[in-house]
Amino acid sequence: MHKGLQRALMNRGALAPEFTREQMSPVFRANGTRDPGTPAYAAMVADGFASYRLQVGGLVDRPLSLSLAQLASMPSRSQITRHDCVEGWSAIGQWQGPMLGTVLKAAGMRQSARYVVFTCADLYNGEPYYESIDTIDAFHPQTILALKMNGARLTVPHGAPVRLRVERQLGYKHAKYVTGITAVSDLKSIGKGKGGYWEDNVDYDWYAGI
Ligand SMILES: Nc1nc2c(c(=O)[nH]1)N[C@H]1C(S)=C(S)[C@@H](COP(=O)(O)O)O[C@H]1N2
Ligand SMILES: [Mo]
Repeated sequence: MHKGLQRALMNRGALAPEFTREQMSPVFRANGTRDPGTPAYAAMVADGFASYRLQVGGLVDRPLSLSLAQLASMPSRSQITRHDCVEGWSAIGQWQGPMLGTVLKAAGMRQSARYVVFTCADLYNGEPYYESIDTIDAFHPQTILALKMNGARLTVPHGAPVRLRVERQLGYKHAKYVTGITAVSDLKSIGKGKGGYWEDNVDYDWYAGI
């Protein structure tokens, strides 16, 4: 086996570096969609996301529809990590929320699932933003559904009320405005078949490991 490939495969479970409070960036820019701006999303903003539900489905034994309060009551993880965007900027911020693995276990994700797809509330350049990761990243301890950033509820520009943090991957994999999580065995029938907005429309790599 190619040495680099072998190293990449072996390191999939390694943790991304974590930082101290002192190392946090004074400014963390928002990128891509800064407000989904649809009537459905505006209605959720207006009610403080009381009507928000995260739908968890696909290859699961127990489909879930979780309120923000239910997500907030799950055991959570807090981590200070560096976000790296392919457009050439990075920022260090603190993220907190339940581990994605906890949610997938609660839903009884089946063995046949190989990928987890994230549906988002926004359109980007008129196309639905979505992303996907494999089950290795889905159960990585630093893969969380962030409800908080830098100690406060997520703001609209940063993906309120729920955004993915998948710390071993580049910025575009970190889906904001997540409304649905679907366990699937194949990505071909999702979107245009390449597993994400950027993968489908701009030919970015599906695997964006760092
Ligand atoms: N739903 C959604 N998620 C998204 C995007 C987007 O436009 N829509 N942009 C991505 C990109 S390219 C980056 S770098 C990060 C930016 O996250 P931030 O706005 O919190 O900095 O979100 C990612 N997730
Ligand atoms: Mo990005």
